[in-house]
Amino acid sequence: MTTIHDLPKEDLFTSGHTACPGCGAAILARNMMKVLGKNTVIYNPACCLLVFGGTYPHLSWKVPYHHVAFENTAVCAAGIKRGLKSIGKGDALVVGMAGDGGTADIGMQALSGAAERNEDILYIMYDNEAYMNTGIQRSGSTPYGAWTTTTPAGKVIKGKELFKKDMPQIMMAHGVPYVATASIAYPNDLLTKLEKAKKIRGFRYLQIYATCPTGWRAAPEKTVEIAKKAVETGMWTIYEYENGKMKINIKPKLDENKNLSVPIKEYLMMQGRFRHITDEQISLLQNWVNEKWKRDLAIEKALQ
Ligand SMILES: Cc1ncc(C[n+]2csc(CCOP(=O)(O)OP(=O)(O)O)c2C)c(N)n1
Ligand SMILES: [Mg+2]
Repeated sequence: MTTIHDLPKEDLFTSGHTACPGCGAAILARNMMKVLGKNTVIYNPACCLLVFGGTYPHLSWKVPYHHVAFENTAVCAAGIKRGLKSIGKGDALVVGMAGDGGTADIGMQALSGAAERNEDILYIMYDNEAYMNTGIQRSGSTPYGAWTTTTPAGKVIKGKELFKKDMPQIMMAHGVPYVATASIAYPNDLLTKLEKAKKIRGFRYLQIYATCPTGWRAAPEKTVEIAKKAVETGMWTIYEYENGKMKINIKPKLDENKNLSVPIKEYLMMQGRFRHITDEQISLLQNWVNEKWKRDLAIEKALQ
């Protein structure tokens, strides 16, 4: 297992970028590059990471870095990989790294196609649960009840009225070699998965929970605490799917019936994006989370 203490000192995603304090995506990019190493090519669509890490003439990436269009991440990464192979540089790791909007919504078609063709790339979705770069609009990955600028909280509408899209399950349904979820709050699990994904051939999909203090109206110094609470309450499940088998890697505290035991309210109350939420909405969301947890357990059991 790779731990945060084993990482090289040299940064391949350097300081000097312009991410907000407490940005989960910046924490991820920095640590991720220490595992992926120099023989890596990054493709990045429009997203916060592009703006804070790669706006000309400044660049935090110390590896080749490409940007084309918002909806093309997986297909651009696949094209780069095929091109490199054809000039004898097929050993390079090609990574497509996009936000949740660029993955669960607008990049979905290219992503599904690349997964179905089993393109030899690593796709990383950092999940900050909204379109943050353009001013906090809801995405398919925004959770139920969350305030965003397009799901306002007022008398009639009280935040997002639909539930979070289950992208990792959609990717599992493609039958690709590797799908995993992780979180910036559990670096050893995250780094081990990155190391594993780096070595596997074929299509690999990682979805990483990345706190966004600005968009979630939360304190920057609580970034890791919030991310931990997401796992403890079952709002975010950490698992991996490899060669047709699924395993939940970090289990939250459960009661004797294997039900979740930490109420989601503890997670919601840490963030201003849920400030308006009613008791009725909380219980609706709690039921959804309980059901999702049961489903995740059942899938793990079925795919042992
Ligand atoms: C085709 C297209 N539509 C819309 C945009 C505007 N746009 C740029 S970044 C962005 C939001 C990205 O959200 P997400 O992928 O979740 O990344 P985040 O900003 O949250 O890191 C949008 C809507 C664009 N660049 N191209
Ligand atoms: Mg986003």
